[in-house]
Amino acid sequence: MPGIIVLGAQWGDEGKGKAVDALGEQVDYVVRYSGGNNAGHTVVVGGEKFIMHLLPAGILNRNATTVIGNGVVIDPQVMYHELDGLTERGVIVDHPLISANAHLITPYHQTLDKVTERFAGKKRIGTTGRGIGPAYSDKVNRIGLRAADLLDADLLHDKVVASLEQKNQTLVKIFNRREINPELITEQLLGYTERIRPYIVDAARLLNDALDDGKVVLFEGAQAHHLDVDHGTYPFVTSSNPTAGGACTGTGVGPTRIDRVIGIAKAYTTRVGEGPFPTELLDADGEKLRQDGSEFGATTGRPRRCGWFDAPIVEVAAKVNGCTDIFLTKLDVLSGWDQIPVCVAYDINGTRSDVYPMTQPELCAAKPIYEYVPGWTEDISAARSFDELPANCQAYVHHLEDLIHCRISGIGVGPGREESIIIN
Ligand code: 2SA
Ligand code: GDP
Ligand code: MG
Repeated sequence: MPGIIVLGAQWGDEGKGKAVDALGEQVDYVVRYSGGNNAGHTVVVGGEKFIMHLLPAGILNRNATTVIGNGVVIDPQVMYHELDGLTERGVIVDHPLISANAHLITPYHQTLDKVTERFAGKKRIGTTGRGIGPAYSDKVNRIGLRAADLLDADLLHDKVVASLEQKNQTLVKIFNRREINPELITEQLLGYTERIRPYIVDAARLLNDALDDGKVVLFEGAQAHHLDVDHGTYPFVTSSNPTAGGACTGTGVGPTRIDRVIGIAKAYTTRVGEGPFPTELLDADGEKLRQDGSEFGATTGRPRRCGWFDAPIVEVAAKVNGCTDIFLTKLDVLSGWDQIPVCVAYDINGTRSDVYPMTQPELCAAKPIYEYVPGWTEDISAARSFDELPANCQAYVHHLEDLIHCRISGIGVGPGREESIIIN
């Protein structure tokens, strides 16, 4: 199984970090392909919690080489803060290899992200404020900075000046902010040059050569299908492609090299930030899910919006990403409910739809149609095989499989590295 993609099948925070870590022993390379330090990928090892934002979660696995692909946007300050933070905790990690073509997030991208959100008022997206959208806008607008530009001071300077030309006008005239000095930004960025220089590589060639050599490459998705700029709940999305195709464009590895696509789905649903969420619970049940599942943003600490499992959203994610299998995480959080509602279809303005709707206005109007599945009371966190799960719990898993038309090959029963059930 040389090329494996792990991606989120809902709105993020499904437990991708844990899945990547758990698969770690079998892999040689772990590569991030989209997003930036908006991600929060949690890994719990021996009771100790690590949250990776920009670094691949696979960095804790000493056998794997980590790579940051061209599809990622890199804030060098954050990368070094994370790396140094791990060293301070006594964790030995290697510096990730960095694609020369990955784009950079600078302080002006962060400023623009924050002011745009503030001025948007009720129309805000609910971004993480990490400068992600503005950095990708510059990339697509062809005025971005690439990692390789850190190796050429003159080129970097010219690019920063060009990039700030229009932005400074916007900042002053529209947002009533001060101009940003291109000299200071260039100097700040060049401060990272010597440290990063040995790690800037042609990541596409490196990964293709590794696959030719029979190495196992794990593509670590960030955010999720429904936050994808093309397939997600636009405009309430992130600015990259967390979907499976993004693993190819975001690393330079062709689709024929991908053997397995694992979708990670929570046994219920959460979302952080604005945007439609048909099964959202705004009552005590939602609060119970939030508390039982510790549903708070791993990057911003924001309370996550919580709701029941929405089968059509996972079904479409499994289809569009060509998922070979699904890991169902946080099943342990559902212990203790008499019955568990599962959204099987929507009522859209009086018409039943069994599938994820085509348009955003339809999704916004969608009211969930629930089926009620009997719950279980047992604590399942010690279970390590499917047979050890209570019968109702097994039935819940099989029911979801039928609804999402995809095999569930793994189940999460706790945050710890070993708290998983693999179904062969
Ligand atoms: P951005 O910052 O431009 O990518 O925000 C755009 C939308 O994408 C959502 N988004 C996320 N959703 C879930 N988890 C994310 N990572 C953190 C976590 C989030 C946090 O692991 O908990 O700590 O708040 C993540 N990153 C981006 C975001 O909420 C917007 O809806
Ligand atoms: P990611 O962004 O997809 O990597 O997910 P996050 O790390 O943002 O959020 C997932 C949270 O759930 C983290 O706190 C994990 O430690 C935790 N977690 C992951 N899998 C499980 C599980 O099966 N059970 C429980 N109880 N917690 C889990
Ligand atoms: Mg997360």
